[in-house]
Amino acid sequence: MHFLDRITSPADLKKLNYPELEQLAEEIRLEIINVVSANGGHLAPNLGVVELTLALHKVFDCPKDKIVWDVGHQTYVHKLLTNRREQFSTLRKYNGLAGFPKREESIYDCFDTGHSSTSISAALGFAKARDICQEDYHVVAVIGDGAMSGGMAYEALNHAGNCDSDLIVVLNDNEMFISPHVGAMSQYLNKIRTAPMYDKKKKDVERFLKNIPKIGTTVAKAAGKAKDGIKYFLVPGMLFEELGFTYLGPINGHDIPALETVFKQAKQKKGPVLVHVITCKGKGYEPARKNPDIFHGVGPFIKETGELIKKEDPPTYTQVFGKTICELAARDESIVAVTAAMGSGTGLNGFGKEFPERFFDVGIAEQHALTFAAALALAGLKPVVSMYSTFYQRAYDQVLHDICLQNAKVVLAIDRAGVVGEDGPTHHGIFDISFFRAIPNLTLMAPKDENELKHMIYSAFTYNNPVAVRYPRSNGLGVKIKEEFELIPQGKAELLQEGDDLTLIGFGPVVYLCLDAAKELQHRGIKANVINLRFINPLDKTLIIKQAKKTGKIITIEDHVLSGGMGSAILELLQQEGLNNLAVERIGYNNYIEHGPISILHQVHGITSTNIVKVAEKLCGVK
Ligand SMILES: Cc1ncc(C[n+]2csc(CCOP(=O)(O)OP(=O)(O)O)c2C)c(N)n1
Repeated sequence: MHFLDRITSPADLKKLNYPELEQLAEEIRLEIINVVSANGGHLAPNLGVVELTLALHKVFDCPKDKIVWDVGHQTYVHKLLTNRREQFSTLRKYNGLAGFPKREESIYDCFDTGHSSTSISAALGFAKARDICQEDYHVVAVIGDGAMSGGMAYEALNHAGNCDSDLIVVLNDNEMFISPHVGAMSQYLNKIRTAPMYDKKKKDVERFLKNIPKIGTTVAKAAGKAKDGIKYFLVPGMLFEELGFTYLGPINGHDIPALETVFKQAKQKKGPVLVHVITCKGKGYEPARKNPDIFHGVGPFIKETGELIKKEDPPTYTQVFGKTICELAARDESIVAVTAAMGSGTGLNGFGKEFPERFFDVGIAEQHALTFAAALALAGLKPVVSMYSTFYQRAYDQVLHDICLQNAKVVLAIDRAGVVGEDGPTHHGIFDISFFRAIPNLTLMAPKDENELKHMIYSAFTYNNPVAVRYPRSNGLGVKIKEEFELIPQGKAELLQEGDDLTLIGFGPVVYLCLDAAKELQHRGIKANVINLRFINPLDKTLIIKQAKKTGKIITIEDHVLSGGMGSAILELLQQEGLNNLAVERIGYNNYIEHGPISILHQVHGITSTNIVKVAEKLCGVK
């Protein structure tokens, strides 16, 4: 790598001429393809922003100037240019480079991201702080057209457009979320891209408009209105101009000289500026360019062919959910499904194909998705919303206020519950029990395996209140999935194994760790109860209290933080029942969890049968 090897900071790339920068762009693409084909990661988004990132670092002076990357999944190029080349092969590995910006990792990362649509808010915060502190630097937000569909982005545009702070928003428009873009904003951007006036200079249009004669007040008024109308159609980006931004673009996002010119221009402008850049997701690698959705976030693949490396594993929980919901929808026409730009990730794409008129992809708009679903339910339909645990975090009020307070019967599928692996702390789903458990009428359940998931989804539609079902990002356990649907009685736990010495309580697939631990403990002379809790809300009080009293010792285990989690719920119950003297140990997380393979994270943080055995022996006084 002739040029890449020589880049230790953005200052080095400022010395390169255009042909050298183009050569560097090719080297960066090769490096990213090499590493992502081995480690997995966000390939297509990064291949699309190579020239854009080079131009940004050529024009701006980081870390003095601040670049805030929206979502942050497209920062591999930025990492390669900011002194992380040597560690790049450790990308997303345990103790390796993170897949998202991380302030701890580098002074060039000014804001940690991972969730969408936050960049303009953060950039405006930096800009305002700069103004108040009378400092002098540029602030740039880089936001994708997908992330621009999130409500927060508009809240920030609305605020920024009404401030006089200098701020540059780069809209990286590649016509894609993970899947092809949906929604009115995407249609608007498409209009700009394809308008016949595409390369017409805004100045020309305005000069033309100025020449419309003004005769008399009425005519002038009419002409004014007409001007606005004409301007709307002729001037690209009028919507942004109306919001108070200076619009520059659209610019070919793979043309470094053009990008450099427009960024220099943006630097000179006063107030908020929006630079509209058109890029091609997956650029430079045919498999990713042809299938940008598959290569958005991808596991290891064969780089020569783009073939994904797949193992013959049992179906994932997500797949079982997707299949189940299609089966249920085939029997019941009132079932409708909602996703927030995650159709493939949540297993709902099959539903979308089979029942297009009952499927809603609302864009990266979790809050809207949930309030929309609440009304669908109140109007007599049976909506299921599937979202990753981590993304429910931004729509708590919609679940609590719009769904639960009105007892709207919505089924909430909580996918990716528990640690999710390489995407790390911004994506782990380890808080949902805490925040959902507080809602009085929200039934919260978790299946111990993929078979139970199927029957829980079926049962959820039969209960008379909102229901949330949490399941992890992993393959099932390979258990047999019973064909006929089975009703799981609401609030009933399952006693899987009886013993007198100790009670092990698991929530979700960790129940099998309890079973393994119980087997090992049996060899060591300790007889354990194993409870598959199934429901946190409502808790199976009768069963828990009976077994707790019998054994006097309890261990709870959950793929979740301890604070407010399942173990806390058990402790609260015991306290309410006056059973304060029982010995209880809780296994779960105590903090944010780093990135790395799920198996390593479970090992490191004690979500293992070995750890249950260790804790059990201690509890039972075995030295
Ligand atoms: C709040 C939130 N919801 C969903 C996601 C999952 N997600 C990550 S990237 C992405 C698509 C982003 O599209 P865009 O901003 O256009 O970026 P591109 O990958 O196309 O460059 C989605 C939906 C997320 N990170 N945050």
